[in-house]
Amino acid sequence: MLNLKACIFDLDGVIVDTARHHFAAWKELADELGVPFTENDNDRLKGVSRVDSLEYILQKGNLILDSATKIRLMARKNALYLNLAEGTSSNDVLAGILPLMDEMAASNVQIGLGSSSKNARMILDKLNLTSRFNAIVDGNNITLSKPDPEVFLKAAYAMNVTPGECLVFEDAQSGVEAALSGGFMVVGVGDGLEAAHATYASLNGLTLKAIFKQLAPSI
Ligand code: B16
Ligand code: MG
Repeated sequence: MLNLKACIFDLDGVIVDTARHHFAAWKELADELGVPFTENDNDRLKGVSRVDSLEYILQKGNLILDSATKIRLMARKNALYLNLAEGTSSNDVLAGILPLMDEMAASNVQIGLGSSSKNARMILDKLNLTSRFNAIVDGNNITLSKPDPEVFLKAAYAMNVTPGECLVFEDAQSGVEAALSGGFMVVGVGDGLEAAHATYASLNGLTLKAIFKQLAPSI
């Protein structure tokens, strides 16, 4: 039986639906650059760092730009994103997250964050969730973006647990890959995440107990 000591949550797309703001901001930037950008492109960019996301768009448009221009474009994308995320509040915590976190706290399971976003702390503050976390690792603390497992390994290390004692919650292909390659159990939230140990359309109404039941055959 899995000896669960910690759960690590991705942020965008798992705890809060800021993924739509990332999409809208990248879409506006891509439109300005004359590069077609679809929901499908956005799915591939979920969990991917700001710089790697820009490189993806530039490559798609066959654009080669100098680094000063790239820095300006990333700042512009972030300004667009911040503007869209400005009104985020505790009402935006996705359904199912708070009861799951309550159950974890009551079962002495630590709670960590493993997000690629450099805006993660600001968003957690707006959601009024910061104090619930035992460890927060985000885009400011890592050198390698998902699908590299660095963000989850650092979160596990900060909570003094091994990957085998952690369950990761992810909505992105890159994040599921990152968790698997780090040796974590992973729950996928949303479509197209068949590689995860268990997947759910949403975490609404789920309990740790129910997740364990689902995971049982794989552990
Ligand atoms: P920022 P996550 C990721 O967050 C987003 O999914 C991805 O769309 C975004 O490009 C990345 O953070 C970087 O975000 O520009 O705010 O630093 O899903 O890993 O919580
Ligand atoms: Mg995500």
